[in-house]
Amino acid sequence: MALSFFSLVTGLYVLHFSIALILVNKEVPQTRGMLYPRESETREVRSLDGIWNFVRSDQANPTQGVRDEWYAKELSKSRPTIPMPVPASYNDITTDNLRDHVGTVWYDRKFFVPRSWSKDQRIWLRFGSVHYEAYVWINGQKVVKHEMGHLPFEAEVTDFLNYGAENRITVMCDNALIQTTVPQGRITEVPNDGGMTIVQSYTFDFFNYAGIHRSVHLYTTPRTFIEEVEVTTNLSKDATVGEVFYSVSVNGSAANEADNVLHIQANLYDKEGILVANATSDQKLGGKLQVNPVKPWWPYLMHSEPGYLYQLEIKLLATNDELLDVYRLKVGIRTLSWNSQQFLINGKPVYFRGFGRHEDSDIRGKGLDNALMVRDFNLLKWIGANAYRTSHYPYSEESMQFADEHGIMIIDECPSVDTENFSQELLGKHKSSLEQLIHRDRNHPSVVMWSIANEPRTGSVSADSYFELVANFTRSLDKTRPITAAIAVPNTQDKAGRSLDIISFNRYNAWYSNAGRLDMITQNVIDEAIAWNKRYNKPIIMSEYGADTLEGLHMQPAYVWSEEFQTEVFSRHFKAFDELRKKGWFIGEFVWNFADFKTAQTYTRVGGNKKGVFTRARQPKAAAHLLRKRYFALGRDLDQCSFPDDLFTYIADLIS
Ligand code: GCB
Repeated sequence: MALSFFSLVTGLYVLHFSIALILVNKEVPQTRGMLYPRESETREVRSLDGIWNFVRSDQANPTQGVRDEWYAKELSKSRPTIPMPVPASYNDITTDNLRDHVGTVWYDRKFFVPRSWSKDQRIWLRFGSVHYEAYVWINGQKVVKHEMGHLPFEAEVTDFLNYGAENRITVMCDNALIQTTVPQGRITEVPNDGGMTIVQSYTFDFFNYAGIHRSVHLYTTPRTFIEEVEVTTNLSKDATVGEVFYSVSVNGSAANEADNVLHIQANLYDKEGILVANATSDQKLGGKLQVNPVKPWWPYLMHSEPGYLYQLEIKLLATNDELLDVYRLKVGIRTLSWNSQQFLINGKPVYFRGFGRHEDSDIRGKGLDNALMVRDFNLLKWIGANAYRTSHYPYSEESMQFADEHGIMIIDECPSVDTENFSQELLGKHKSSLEQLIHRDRNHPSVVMWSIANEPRTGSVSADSYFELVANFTRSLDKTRPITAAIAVPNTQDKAGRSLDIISFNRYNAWYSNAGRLDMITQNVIDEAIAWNKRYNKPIIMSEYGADTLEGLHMQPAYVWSEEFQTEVFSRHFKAFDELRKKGWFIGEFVWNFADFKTAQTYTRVGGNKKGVFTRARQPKAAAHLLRKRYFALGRDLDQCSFPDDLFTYIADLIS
């Protein structure tokens, strides 16, 4: 009896094993709208963050709530609820084992909508991210469904709300990962002490945190409103004149009236709020602004004024110049270019010195946390990093804006990690994850590269056409940024590199191979980077290297897991990187990882992955001080930055 019951459950999470050798390029639905919610004279924004009510479904009966229509009334009428913070992962909040729950959970809360909102405007409900799949009801009516963690989605709820009255929002979230989700996982049914249970497994090395991870907003727009703004920029050869190209799409009935010719008034303001350029759009609602003299957007430590942002004000006007809508966004003016040797920003070669990271912290899991975000950026700047990769999924929009402001370059990664079993269905979802990511992040000056996967199994035959299709699709959406993927298969087996612009490779010398052998790092790194470059004739990045390190464990001579060992591992890599830098095509080094983070339970992980340069509480390990000296030394050598006063501790007069 129990067995057939559980078979039904696993059947719901159908397992796909199709090895598709012939993959067809199918259209992916285009994301619309979803400009970051901002207030203006025509828009209001209201946060629905706070404490929501929460129910976990019975693991063996994940669809019960839908069948029994839990969304039709308050959740507490169907099941006892517990308080749950939003935004946050739900996993580490309770004292029982909610952590390892597989399947659906439910949230609801009430909120008030003012009477004033009923007048001649539209109301939108927007989620920054829910992992992994979300179903949303307003006052018992279904308004939106979205699949894919770490990416925003929204729905117009104008006709679902009670104005001048209380409303209820209900969310069902499903964390199950199968072979056709991004990322992939497996659901199996296995015997346990009580009979049978379902188990979620995955190969990727971070905890599958779930829930309402980022903020929930209600916002208003006028009936006819600015739905999309796309911005690209250019610089004159001598970098004195900047150009901002904008294109706007409008949604609403006024856009369809034949005698109403809508137009855009675009105004560009500098940091001091001074108008530096303005223009009226053409009939396609696009145009160009010229800034002379311009202050280009530069990465941190590459210029004395990094992260310079202008404010672009987009005003939507009717034929009679009536103001219909206003939206403002920050714009950084910069160029990117690349060839077989280099990656350049504003015509200057870039050497990346950065990190692979995670959105991860104690208690909150992957929940948006402004305190953590600001602390992390302070540490990035303290250590002299100029870049990070959003390993292994899109990070919060708030952090993307922060990176723009602080001049931190981002390799923006979609949620495809350890990609395998390349099926047609997976291809569609993978492309959709990139479409959503690029749609969300295309206007950020900090985003300098797209990463289309981390450690995909690119040795398999079907990886060849699969990644060609994924890379071409990405290029069709954005030609202004290069494409990479962090590859771990040996270069002789790889079939994806030919489709990329820049090759990134992950390798753990002296850790997963030749554990403890510090004398087997430098030459291996040099040889492997050369081999990648020889094979593809493209710029090369080492996108991951490192060693698990238990804070406070000291052993001399260095021994695995000790702080001495991590320091030595880094130093041996630095030697290799300096050799490689001389070759001209080696363009960056990224430590794995910025901070310790939680993983699934396994005997290789003591409380999680400990390869952080910082602890999970964001305090430096010994290697952080070494890395800081290197990153600033590189900054001074390559970009003429100055050293912070406290970089070197006074030792003696004899040493300078
Ligand atoms: C990798 C993965 C990363 C892991 C890391 C490790 O290659 O890309 O997700 O956390 O190795 O520490 O094993």
